Amino acid sequence: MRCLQMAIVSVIALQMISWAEGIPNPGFENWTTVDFEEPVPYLTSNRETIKEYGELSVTKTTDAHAGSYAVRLETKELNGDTVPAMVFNCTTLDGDEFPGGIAISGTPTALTGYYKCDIATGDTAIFAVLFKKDGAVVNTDWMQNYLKIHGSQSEYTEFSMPFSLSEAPDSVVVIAVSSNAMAFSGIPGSVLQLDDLSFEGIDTQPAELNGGFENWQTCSLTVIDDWLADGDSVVQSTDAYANDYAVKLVTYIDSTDMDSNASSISLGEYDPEVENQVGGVPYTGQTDTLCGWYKYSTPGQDTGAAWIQLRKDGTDIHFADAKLLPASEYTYFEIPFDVAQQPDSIIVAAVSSIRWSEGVIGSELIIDNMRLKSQGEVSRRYGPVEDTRVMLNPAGLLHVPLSAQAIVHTPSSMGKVTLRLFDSQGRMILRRLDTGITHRVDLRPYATGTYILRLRAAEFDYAVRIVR
Ligand SMILES: [Ca+2]
Ligand SMILES: [Ca+2]
Repeated sequence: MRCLQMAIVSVIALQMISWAEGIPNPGFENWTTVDFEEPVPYLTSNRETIKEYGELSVTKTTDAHAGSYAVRLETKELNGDTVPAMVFNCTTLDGDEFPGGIAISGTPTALTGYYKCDIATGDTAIFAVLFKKDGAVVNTDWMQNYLKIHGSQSEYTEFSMPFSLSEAPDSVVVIAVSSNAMAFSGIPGSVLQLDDLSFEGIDTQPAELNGGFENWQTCSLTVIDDWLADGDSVVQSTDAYANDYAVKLVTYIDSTDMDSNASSISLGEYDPEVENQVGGVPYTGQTDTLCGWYKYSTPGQDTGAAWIQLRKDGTDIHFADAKLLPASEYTYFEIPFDVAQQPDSIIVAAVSSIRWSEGVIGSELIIDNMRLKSQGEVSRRYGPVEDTRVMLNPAGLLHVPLSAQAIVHTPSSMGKVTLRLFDSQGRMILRRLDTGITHRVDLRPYATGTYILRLRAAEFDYAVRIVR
Protein backbone atom coordinates (compact mmCIF):
# COMPACT_ATOMS: atom_id res chain seq x y z
CA MET A 1 0.00 0.00 0.00
CA ARG A 2 2.80 2.34 0.84
CA CYS A 3 4.31 1.77 -2.62
CA LEU A 4 0.99 2.55 -4.26
CA GLN A 5 0.63 5.78 -2.32
CA MET A 6 4.13 6.78 -3.26
CA ALA A 7 3.39 6.01 -6.88
CA ILE A 8 0.32 8.24 -6.83
CA VAL A 9 2.20 11.06 -5.15
CA SER A 10 5.07 10.87 -7.61
CA VAL A 11 2.75 10.81 -10.61
CA ILE A 12 0.79 13.79 -9.31
CA ALA A 13 4.04 15.67 -8.72
CA LEU A 14 5.11 14.97 -12.30
CA GLN A 15 1.77 16.18 -13.56
CA MET A 16 2.13 19.47 -11.68
CA ILE A 17 5.54 20.02 -13.25
CA SER A 18 3.97 19.36 -16.60
CA TRP A 19 1.19 21.94 -16.16
CA ALA A 20 3.48 24.54 -14.68
CA GLU A 21 5.38 24.44 -17.98
CA GLY A 22 2.44 23.92 -20.27
CA ILE A 23 -0.24 25.97 -21.95
CA PRO A 24 -3.10 26.70 -19.57
CA ASN A 25 -6.68 25.88 -20.53
CA PRO A 26 -5.58 24.24 -23.82
CA GLY A 27 -8.99 22.63 -24.42
CA PHE A 28 -10.78 25.97 -23.89
CA GLU A 29 -13.10 24.24 -21.44
CA ASN A 30 -12.64 26.80 -18.66
CA TRP A 31 -14.61 30.03 -18.84
CA THR A 32 -15.87 32.41 -16.17
CA THR A 33 -19.29 33.98 -16.34
CA VAL A 34 -19.51 37.29 -14.51
CA ASP A 35 -22.94 38.72 -13.69
CA PHE A 36 -22.96 42.44 -13.06
CA GLU A 37 -25.32 45.38 -13.03
CA GLU A 38 -25.20 48.41 -15.29
CA PRO A 39 -27.20 51.66 -14.96
CA VAL A 40 -29.74 51.86 -17.82
CA PRO A 41 -29.06 52.99 -20.55
CA TYR A 42 -25.41 53.76 -19.77
CA LEU A 43 -22.34 51.86 -20.85
CA THR A 44 -19.49 51.54 -18.41
CA SER A 45 -15.87 50.41 -18.30
CA ASN A 46 -17.04 47.16 -16.65
CA ARG A 47 -17.04 45.10 -19.85
CA GLU A 48 -13.42 45.99 -20.54
CA THR A 49 -12.25 45.47 -16.97
CA ILE A 50 -14.08 42.14 -16.72
CA LYS A 51 -12.62 40.96 -20.03
CA GLU A 52 -9.09 42.01 -19.21
CA TYR A 53 -8.90 41.67 -15.45
CA GLY A 54 -12.07 39.90 -14.23
CA GLU A 55 -13.02 42.89 -12.08
CA LEU A 56 -15.69 45.59 -11.94
CA SER A 57 -14.83 49.28 -11.84
CA VAL A 58 -18.37 50.73 -11.83
CA THR A 59 -20.89 49.52 -9.25
CA LYS A 60 -24.36 50.20 -7.88
CA THR A 61 -24.17 51.62 -4.37
CA THR A 62 -26.92 52.02 -1.77
CA ASP A 63 -25.03 55.05 -0.42
CA ALA A 64 -27.44 57.32 -2.33
CA HIS A 65 -28.23 61.03 -2.14
CA ALA A 66 -31.88 60.19 -2.85
CA GLY A 67 -33.82 57.07 -3.68
CA SER A 68 -32.17 53.69 -3.24
CA TYR A 69 -29.05 53.86 -5.37
CA ALA A 70 -26.22 55.93 -6.79
CA VAL A 71 -23.40 55.03 -9.18
CA ARG A 72 -19.85 54.49 -7.88
CA LEU A 73 -16.74 54.73 -10.05
CA GLU A 74 -13.32 53.65 -8.79
CA THR A 75 -9.93 53.86 -10.51
CA LYS A 76 -8.18 50.56 -9.86
CA GLU A 77 -4.77 49.09 -10.25
CA LEU A 78 -5.36 45.84 -12.10
CA ASN A 79 -2.54 43.56 -13.12
CA GLY A 80 -0.10 46.46 -12.87
CA ASP A 81 -2.26 48.77 -15.03
CA THR A 82 -4.06 51.88 -13.76
CA VAL A 83 -7.63 51.62 -15.02
CA PRO A 84 -10.02 54.58 -14.61
CA ALA A 85 -13.74 53.82 -14.25
CA MET A 86 -16.10 55.32 -16.82
CA VAL A 87 -19.85 55.78 -17.24
CA PHE A 88 -21.25 57.19 -20.47
CA ASN A 89 -24.37 57.08 -22.62
CA CYS A 90 -22.80 57.34 -26.07
CA THR A 91 -21.91 54.08 -27.82
CA THR A 92 -18.13 54.55 -27.66
CA LEU A 93 -15.55 56.94 -26.22
CA ASP A 94 -13.07 56.13 -28.96
CA GLY A 95 -12.62 58.86 -31.54
CA ASP A 96 -14.15 62.34 -31.39
CA GLU A 97 -17.65 61.58 -32.69
CA PHE A 98 -19.31 60.36 -29.47
CA PRO A 99 -22.06 58.53 -31.40
CA GLY A 100 -25.39 57.87 -29.70
CA GLY A 101 -26.59 59.66 -26.60
CA ILE A 102 -30.16 60.19 -25.38
CA ALA A 103 -32.94 62.37 -26.76
CA ILE A 104 -33.54 65.77 -25.17
CA SER A 105 -36.02 68.53 -25.99
CA GLY A 106 -35.71 72.23 -25.13
CA THR A 107 -32.59 74.29 -24.44
CA PRO A 108 -31.09 73.40 -21.06
CA THR A 109 -29.30 76.14 -19.12
CA ALA A 110 -27.49 73.92 -16.62
CA LEU A 111 -27.04 70.41 -15.34
CA THR A 112 -27.13 69.89 -11.60
CA GLY A 113 -26.29 66.83 -9.56
CA TYR A 114 -24.73 65.52 -6.40
CA TYR A 115 -21.39 63.86 -5.90
CA LYS A 116 -19.24 62.32 -3.23
CA CYS A 117 -15.61 61.72 -3.92
CA ASP A 118 -12.23 60.67 -2.67
CA ILE A 119 -9.88 61.62 -5.47
CA ALA A 120 -6.22 60.81 -4.96
CA THR A 121 -3.87 63.80 -4.66
CA GLY A 122 -2.70 64.71 -8.15
CA ASP A 123 -5.71 63.14 -9.81
CA THR A 124 -8.90 64.71 -11.20
CA ALA A 125 -12.28 63.11 -11.81
CA ILE A 126 -14.19 64.34 -14.84
CA PHE A 127 -17.82 64.99 -15.60
CA ALA A 128 -18.61 66.17 -19.13
CA VAL A 129 -21.83 66.94 -21.04
CA LEU A 130 -21.98 67.11 -24.85
CA PHE A 131 -25.06 68.39 -26.62
CA LYS A 132 -25.58 67.32 -30.21
CA LYS A 133 -27.85 68.25 -33.08
CA ASP A 134 -28.06 66.07 -36.20
CA GLY A 135 -25.06 64.14 -34.94
CA ALA A 136 -22.76 67.17 -34.54
CA VAL A 137 -21.62 68.51 -31.18
CA VAL A 138 -23.25 71.88 -30.42
CA ASN A 139 -21.27 72.97 -27.34
CA THR A 140 -17.91 72.69 -29.02
CA ASP A 141 -16.28 74.27 -25.95
CA TRP A 142 -17.09 71.22 -23.83
CA MET A 143 -13.38 70.32 -23.69
CA GLN A 144 -12.76 73.55 -21.76
CA ASN A 145 -15.94 73.48 -19.72
CA TYR A 146 -16.14 70.07 -18.17
CA LEU A 147 -16.36 69.61 -14.42
CA LYS A 148 -13.06 68.83 -12.70
CA ILE A 149 -13.45 67.13 -9.35
CA HIS A 150 -10.58 67.07 -6.84
CA GLY A 151 -10.02 66.11 -3.21
CA SER A 152 -12.47 64.46 -0.87
CA GLN A 153 -16.14 65.07 -0.17
CA SER A 154 -17.48 62.61 2.37
CA GLU A 155 -21.01 64.10 2.19
CA TYR A 156 -23.02 64.50 -1.01
CA THR A 157 -22.20 67.90 -2.51
CA GLU A 158 -24.27 69.71 -5.10
CA PHE A 159 -22.70 70.82 -8.36
CA SER A 160 -24.02 72.86 -11.24
CA MET A 161 -22.67 73.11 -14.77
CA PRO A 162 -24.09 76.11 -16.68
CA PHE A 163 -24.48 76.07 -20.46
CA SER A 164 -25.19 78.79 -22.99
CA LEU A 165 -26.38 76.94 -26.04
CA SER A 166 -26.97 78.82 -29.29
CA GLU A 167 -29.52 76.29 -30.52
CA ALA A 168 -31.69 73.55 -29.08
CA PRO A 169 -29.95 70.17 -29.15
CA ASP A 170 -31.71 66.95 -30.09
CA SER A 171 -29.55 64.66 -28.00
CA VAL A 172 -27.13 64.73 -25.10
CA VAL A 173 -24.14 62.65 -24.05
CA VAL A 174 -23.08 62.44 -20.39
CA ILE A 175 -19.62 61.14 -19.47
CA ALA A 176 -18.18 60.57 -15.99
CA VAL A 177 -14.65 59.29 -15.32
CA SER A 178 -13.03 58.64 -11.94
CA SER A 179 -9.64 59.96 -13.14
CA ASN A 180 -8.19 62.46 -15.56
CA ALA A 181 -9.01 60.76 -18.85
CA MET A 182 -8.27 64.00 -20.72
CA ALA A 183 -4.61 63.63 -19.74
CA PHE A 184 -4.73 59.82 -20.10
CA SER A 185 -3.69 59.53 -16.47
CA GLY A 186 -5.10 58.36 -13.18
CA ILE A 187 -4.18 57.23 -9.70
CA PRO A 188 -5.58 53.99 -8.26
CA GLY A 189 -8.03 54.55 -5.41
CA SER A 190 -9.77 57.62 -6.83
CA VAL A 191 -13.51 57.20 -6.20
CA LEU A 192 -16.45 59.22 -7.56
CA GLN A 193 -20.13 58.70 -6.70
CA LEU A 194 -22.93 60.44 -8.59
CA ASP A 195 -26.65 60.82 -8.00
CA ASP A 196 -29.62 63.00 -8.95
CA LEU A 197 -28.50 64.46 -12.25
CA SER A 198 -31.09 66.80 -13.77
CA PHE A 199 -31.21 69.53 -16.39
CA GLU A 200 -32.43 73.05 -15.68
CA GLY A 201 -34.24 75.27 -18.17
CA ILE A 202 -36.29 72.50 -19.78
CA ASP A 203 -39.85 71.39 -19.02
CA THR A 204 -39.27 67.64 -19.04
CA GLN A 205 -36.17 65.67 -18.12
CA PRO A 206 -34.89 63.37 -20.90
CA ALA A 207 -36.81 60.11 -20.59
CA GLU A 208 -33.62 58.03 -20.62
CA LEU A 209 -31.51 60.16 -18.29
CA ASN A 210 -31.94 57.88 -15.25
CA GLY A 211 -30.31 60.75 -13.36
CA GLY A 212 -31.15 59.20 -10.00
CA PHE A 213 -29.37 55.98 -11.04
CA GLU A 214 -32.33 53.98 -9.73
CA ASN A 215 -32.76 51.87 -12.86
CA TRP A 216 -30.18 49.07 -13.33
CA GLN A 217 -30.10 45.97 -15.48
CA THR A 218 -28.31 42.69 -14.90
CA CYS A 219 -25.74 41.85 -17.54
CA SER A 220 -23.65 38.76 -18.03
CA LEU A 221 -20.28 38.28 -19.65
CA THR A 222 -18.54 34.95 -20.22
CA VAL A 223 -14.78 35.29 -20.56
CA ILE A 224 -12.12 32.73 -21.30
CA ASP A 225 -9.83 31.71 -18.44
CA ASP A 226 -6.04 32.11 -18.64
CA TRP A 227 -6.00 33.66 -22.15
CA LEU A 228 -6.18 37.36 -22.88
CA ALA A 229 -8.96 38.08 -25.34
CA ASP A 230 -8.54 41.06 -27.64
CA GLY A 231 -11.29 42.38 -29.89
CA ASP A 232 -15.04 42.44 -29.46
CA SER A 233 -15.70 38.97 -30.73
CA VAL A 234 -13.94 36.28 -28.71
CA VAL A 235 -16.70 33.90 -27.71
CA GLN A 236 -17.31 30.47 -26.29
CA SER A 237 -18.34 27.98 -28.97
CA THR A 238 -20.05 24.64 -28.45
CA ASP A 239 -18.76 23.55 -31.86
CA ALA A 240 -15.90 21.77 -30.09
CA TYR A 241 -13.31 19.35 -31.42
CA ALA A 242 -13.25 17.80 -27.97
CA ASN A 243 -15.43 18.01 -24.91
CA ASP A 244 -17.84 20.92 -24.44
CA TYR A 245 -16.24 24.09 -25.77
CA ALA A 246 -13.86 25.67 -28.24
CA VAL A 247 -12.99 29.34 -28.66
CA LYS A 248 -14.39 31.29 -31.62
CA LEU A 249 -12.65 34.42 -32.93
CA VAL A 250 -14.50 36.61 -35.43
CA THR A 251 -13.28 39.59 -37.47
CA TYR A 252 -15.81 42.36 -36.83
CA ILE A 253 -16.58 45.91 -37.83
CA ASP A 254 -15.34 48.54 -35.41
CA SER A 255 -18.19 50.92 -34.59
CA THR A 256 -15.70 53.78 -34.11
CA ASP A 257 -13.99 53.91 -37.47
CA MET A 258 -16.11 51.37 -39.40
CA ASP A 259 -12.92 49.45 -40.21
CA SER A 260 -12.47 45.73 -39.81
CA ASN A 261 -10.80 44.44 -36.69
CA ALA A 262 -9.50 40.95 -36.00
CA SER A 263 -10.23 39.17 -32.72
CA SER A 264 -7.45 37.28 -30.99
CA ILE A 265 -6.47 35.28 -27.95
CA SER A 266 -2.99 35.29 -26.49
CA LEU A 267 -1.01 34.16 -23.48
CA GLY A 268 0.80 37.49 -23.76
CA GLU A 269 -0.38 41.06 -24.00
CA TYR A 270 0.07 43.53 -26.84
CA ASP A 271 2.41 46.36 -25.95
CA PRO A 272 1.93 49.26 -28.40
CA GLU A 273 5.33 50.74 -27.44
CA VAL A 274 7.23 47.78 -28.86
CA GLU A 275 4.44 46.78 -31.28
CA ASN A 276 4.64 43.20 -30.10
CA GLN A 277 3.09 40.77 -27.67
CA VAL A 278 4.92 40.72 -24.33
CA GLY A 279 4.62 38.57 -21.20
CA GLY A 280 3.63 34.95 -21.67
CA VAL A 281 3.77 31.91 -19.40
CA PRO A 282 6.89 30.23 -17.93
CA TYR A 283 8.50 27.80 -20.33
CA THR A 284 12.03 26.41 -20.65
CA GLY A 285 11.72 23.76 -23.39
CA GLN A 286 13.85 24.09 -26.52
CA THR A 287 12.36 21.36 -28.69
CA ASP A 288 8.63 20.92 -28.89
CA THR A 289 5.61 21.37 -31.16
CA LEU A 290 2.57 23.56 -30.77
CA CYS A 291 -0.42 21.72 -32.15
CA GLY A 292 -4.14 22.15 -32.28
CA TRP A 293 -7.36 21.72 -34.22
CA TYR A 294 -9.19 24.48 -36.06
CA LYS A 295 -12.02 25.39 -38.43
CA TYR A 296 -11.96 28.53 -40.57
CA SER A 297 -14.60 30.20 -42.66
CA THR A 298 -14.62 33.53 -44.43
CA PRO A 299 -17.16 35.35 -46.62
CA GLY A 300 -14.26 36.64 -48.77
CA GLN A 301 -10.58 35.81 -49.06
CA ASP A 302 -8.95 35.66 -45.68
CA THR A 303 -6.64 33.56 -43.53
CA GLY A 304 -6.42 33.02 -39.79
CA ALA A 305 -3.20 32.37 -37.93
CA ALA A 306 -1.70 30.86 -34.82
CA TRP A 307 1.79 31.62 -33.62
CA ILE A 308 4.36 31.11 -30.91
CA GLN A 309 6.96 33.45 -29.48
CA LEU A 310 9.72 31.94 -27.37
CA ARG A 311 11.09 34.63 -25.10
CA LYS A 312 14.07 35.19 -22.86
CA ASP A 313 14.65 38.19 -20.58
CA GLY A 314 11.72 40.04 -22.14
CA THR A 315 12.62 39.68 -25.82
CA ASP A 316 11.71 37.20 -28.53
CA ILE A 317 14.32 34.57 -29.33
CA HIS A 318 12.07 32.66 -31.72
CA PHE A 319 8.88 33.36 -33.67
CA ALA A 320 6.96 30.95 -35.84
CA ASP A 321 3.42 30.91 -37.16
CA ALA A 322 0.95 28.71 -38.98
CA LYS A 323 -1.48 30.14 -41.50
CA LEU A 324 -4.93 28.68 -40.94
CA LEU A 325 -6.62 28.36 -44.32
CA PRO A 326 -10.37 27.87 -44.78
CA ALA A 327 -11.50 24.47 -43.46
CA SER A 328 -15.09 23.45 -42.85
CA GLU A 329 -14.12 20.41 -40.77
CA TYR A 330 -11.75 20.36 -37.82
CA THR A 331 -8.23 20.37 -39.24
CA TYR A 332 -4.97 19.67 -37.46
CA PHE A 333 -2.14 22.21 -37.45
CA GLU A 334 1.25 22.28 -35.83
CA ILE A 335 4.21 24.58 -35.32
CA PRO A 336 7.39 22.64 -34.46
CA PHE A 337 10.39 24.39 -32.96
CA ASP A 338 13.94 23.48 -32.06
CA VAL A 339 15.95 26.38 -30.67
CA ALA A 340 19.55 26.57 -29.49
CA GLN A 341 18.90 29.01 -26.67
CA GLN A 342 16.78 28.12 -23.65
CA PRO A 343 13.70 30.39 -23.35
CA ASP A 344 12.17 31.49 -20.05
CA SER A 345 8.65 31.98 -21.33
CA ILE A 346 6.33 31.30 -24.24
CA ILE A 347 3.50 33.21 -25.86
CA VAL A 348 0.93 31.30 -27.85
CA ALA A 349 -1.72 33.23 -29.75
CA ALA A 350 -4.31 32.97 -32.52
CA VAL A 351 -6.09 35.60 -34.61
CA SER A 352 -9.16 35.58 -36.85
CA SER A 353 -7.43 37.49 -39.71
CA ILE A 354 -3.70 37.40 -40.33
CA ARG A 355 -3.88 41.00 -41.59
CA TRP A 356 -5.32 42.36 -38.35
CA SER A 357 -6.90 45.56 -39.64
CA GLU A 358 -7.53 44.45 -43.23
CA GLY A 359 -9.38 41.23 -42.60
CA VAL A 360 -12.72 40.27 -44.08
CA ILE A 361 -15.56 41.11 -41.72
CA GLY A 362 -17.21 37.85 -40.62
CA SER A 363 -14.09 35.68 -40.98
CA GLU A 364 -14.39 33.08 -38.26
CA LEU A 365 -11.71 30.95 -36.60
CA ILE A 366 -12.65 28.19 -34.16
CA ILE A 367 -9.79 26.57 -32.24
CA ASP A 368 -9.65 23.69 -29.79
CA ASN A 369 -6.97 21.62 -28.03
CA MET A 370 -4.17 24.10 -28.72
CA ARG A 371 -1.24 22.77 -26.73
CA LEU A 372 2.37 21.71 -26.73
CA LYS A 373 2.94 18.09 -27.63
CA SER A 374 4.93 17.71 -24.41
CA GLN A 375 1.72 18.32 -22.49
CA GLY A 376 0.25 15.10 -23.85
CA GLU A 377 -3.18 14.73 -25.34
CA VAL A 378 -5.95 16.90 -24.03
CA SER A 379 -8.52 14.34 -22.99
CA ARG A 380 -11.27 13.88 -25.51
CA ARG A 381 -14.66 12.75 -24.40
CA TYR A 382 -18.18 12.86 -25.68
CA GLY A 383 -21.30 13.83 -23.83
CA PRO A 384 -22.08 16.01 -20.85
CA VAL A 385 -19.48 14.90 -18.35
CA GLU A 386 -17.04 16.95 -16.35
CA ASP A 387 -13.37 17.21 -17.22
CA THR A 388 -11.61 13.91 -17.33
CA ARG A 389 -8.42 14.02 -15.37
CA VAL A 390 -5.57 11.71 -16.03
CA MET A 391 -2.20 11.93 -14.40
CA LEU A 392 0.44 12.54 -17.02
CA ASN A 393 4.13 13.14 -16.79
CA PRO A 394 5.81 15.87 -18.87
CA ALA A 395 6.28 13.57 -21.84
CA GLY A 396 2.55 12.97 -22.04
CA LEU A 397 2.90 9.48 -20.69
CA LEU A 398 1.40 7.90 -17.65
CA HIS A 399 4.57 6.63 -16.03
CA VAL A 400 3.93 3.90 -13.51
CA PRO A 401 6.65 2.60 -11.22
CA LEU A 402 7.20 -1.14 -11.31
CA SER A 403 5.39 -1.69 -8.05
CA ALA A 404 2.28 0.31 -8.86
CA GLN A 405 -1.02 0.47 -10.62
CA ALA A 406 -2.15 2.84 -13.36
CA ILE A 407 -4.99 5.03 -12.16
CA VAL A 408 -7.30 7.08 -14.36
CA HIS A 409 -10.02 9.24 -12.81
CA THR A 410 -13.26 10.34 -14.40
CA PRO A 411 -15.06 12.74 -12.04
CA SER A 412 -18.53 11.45 -12.86
CA SER A 413 -19.57 7.91 -13.54
CA MET A 414 -20.28 7.06 -17.15
CA GLY A 415 -21.97 3.76 -16.40
CA LYS A 416 -20.26 0.71 -17.76
CA VAL A 417 -16.81 1.46 -19.12
CA THR A 418 -14.90 -1.01 -21.26
CA LEU A 419 -11.32 -0.94 -20.10
CA ARG A 420 -8.72 -2.41 -22.45
CA LEU A 421 -4.96 -2.62 -22.19
CA PHE A 422 -2.81 -3.03 -25.31
CA ASP A 423 0.87 -3.87 -25.44
CA SER A 424 3.39 -2.13 -27.70
CA GLN A 425 2.55 -4.53 -30.52
CA GLY A 426 -1.12 -3.52 -30.34
CA ARG A 427 -2.21 -6.82 -28.81
CA MET A 428 -5.05 -6.61 -26.32
CA ILE A 429 -3.77 -8.14 -23.10
CA LEU A 430 -6.57 -7.13 -20.76
CA ARG A 431 -10.25 -6.40 -21.23
CA ARG A 432 -12.83 -5.84 -18.53
CA LEU A 433 -15.98 -3.90 -17.73
CA ASP A 434 -15.55 -1.16 -15.15
CA THR A 435 -17.87 1.19 -13.29
CA GLY A 436 -17.34 4.16 -10.99
CA ILE A 437 -14.96 7.07 -11.33
CA THR A 438 -11.61 5.51 -10.46
CA HIS A 439 -10.17 2.99 -12.87
CA ARG A 440 -7.14 1.03 -11.71
CA VAL A 441 -5.03 -1.35 -13.70
CA ASP A 442 -2.52 -3.47 -11.85
CA LEU A 443 0.56 -3.55 -14.09
CA ARG A 444 2.68 -5.70 -11.86
CA PRO A 445 1.99 -8.90 -13.83
CA TYR A 446 3.28 -7.29 -17.03
CA ALA A 447 6.78 -6.71 -18.34
CA THR A 448 8.35 -3.28 -18.47
CA GLY A 449 7.52 -1.37 -21.64
CA THR A 450 4.89 0.86 -23.20
CA TYR A 451 1.17 0.11 -23.06
CA ILE A 452 -1.99 1.82 -24.20
CA LEU A 453 -4.90 1.94 -21.81
CA ARG A 454 -8.23 2.66 -23.46
CA LEU A 455 -11.47 3.48 -21.68
CA ARG A 456 -14.65 3.44 -23.68
CA ALA A 457 -18.31 4.01 -22.79
CA ALA A 458 -21.42 5.04 -24.69
CA GLU A 459 -20.37 8.69 -24.76
CA PHE A 460 -16.73 8.46 -23.86
CA ASP A 461 -13.54 7.36 -25.54
CA TYR A 462 -10.16 7.96 -23.99
CA ALA A 463 -6.73 6.48 -24.50
CA VAL A 464 -3.44 7.08 -22.69
CA ARG A 465 0.03 5.66 -23.15
CA ILE A 466 1.55 4.05 -20.11
CA VAL A 467 5.20 3.38 -19.46
CA ARG A 468 6.37 1.08 -16.75
CA1 LIG B 1 -12.53 21.81 -25.97
CA1 LIG C 1 -30.51 57.77 -6.50
